[in-house]
Amino acid sequence: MSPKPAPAGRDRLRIAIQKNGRLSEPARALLGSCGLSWRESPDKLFCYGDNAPVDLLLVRDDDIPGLIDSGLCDLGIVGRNVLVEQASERDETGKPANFREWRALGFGGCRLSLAVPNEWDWRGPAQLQDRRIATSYPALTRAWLREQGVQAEVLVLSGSVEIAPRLGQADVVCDLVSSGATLSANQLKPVCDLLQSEAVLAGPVADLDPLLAGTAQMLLRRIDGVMRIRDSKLLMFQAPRGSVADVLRLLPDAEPATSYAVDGGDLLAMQALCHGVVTWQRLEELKRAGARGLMVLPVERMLA
Ligand code: PRT
Ligand code: ZN
Repeated sequence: MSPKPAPAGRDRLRIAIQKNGRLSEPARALLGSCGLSWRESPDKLFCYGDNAPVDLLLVRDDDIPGLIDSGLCDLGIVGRNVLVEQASERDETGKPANFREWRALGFGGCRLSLAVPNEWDWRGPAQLQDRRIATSYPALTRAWLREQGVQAEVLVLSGSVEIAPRLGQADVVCDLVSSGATLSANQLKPVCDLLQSEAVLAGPVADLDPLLAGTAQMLLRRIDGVMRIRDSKLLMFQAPRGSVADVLRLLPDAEPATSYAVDGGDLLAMQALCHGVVTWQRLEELKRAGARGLMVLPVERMLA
């Protein structure tokens, strides 16, 4: 696809993140782990990258897809729920969205669920025919209703959606759920998930302008490195050749182990990047399978 023109020859990558809210701290922490740092403007709306040409714009999450769409920002960190809702909105009006998900980021997990009053005996979407659904995600909800072949009234609320059935405003709700505590407190139960969501790195559909593409590639490589070693440990050990297969069977969550012979003999020195928790119990099992000199090390950075 042809590159998107850099507005007015801008050569610093601009990333929109949430100013205040659930995703603002983890988004900054992720970019910080990529080695980036900033100076904040006095109004705290703009952060100037002081060790790389990467600036941050601090905004409301709902504005992020539009900022990418217009080219005012190049990338953004936003919930998939917001991105897909705004893409569905554009779909309804026949206007293509010029933004898409580039990477899932593994935090801010939640789901967009349909929830009905506890006393309902849920038998399926057909039960929603001619009912009223309160939601902050009308385009996604309408798209799902169309798929189900059900006609229902979609009532748009910007907050306190879960209370709508108790107030008699709606029959059911379609809202974000993480622990489920808010639904329970409002005597509602989730019956169907419309979308699994988490924070994502969003960017344009088209390629970035060459002035910015190199910096974006550098950032993506670092994000991939950070994601790959998140909750990972490097496991180092030695094992006789004959035990290696048994030992590796106990490491299903490890990336292919590298190994080399010690003194050209039967003993192999091995290392494997493990993505699961390496407990004492696992170490003991590995030892019983033939591994020796087991060492678990934290991984600080990784560049593939
Ligand atoms: O001010 P701004 O517009 O930027 O922020 P906001 O108020 O629109 O968003 P914010 O900060 O509340 O959420 C930002 C993003 O966090 C969302 O778009 C989701 O991608 C993600 N996220 C993850 C959640 C939740 N979990 C979540 N539980 N967003 C909202 N909730 C709310 C939900 O709407 C419901 O009211 O929490 C309540 C349910 O939580 P549980 O734990 O009781 O199920
Ligand atoms: Zn918002």
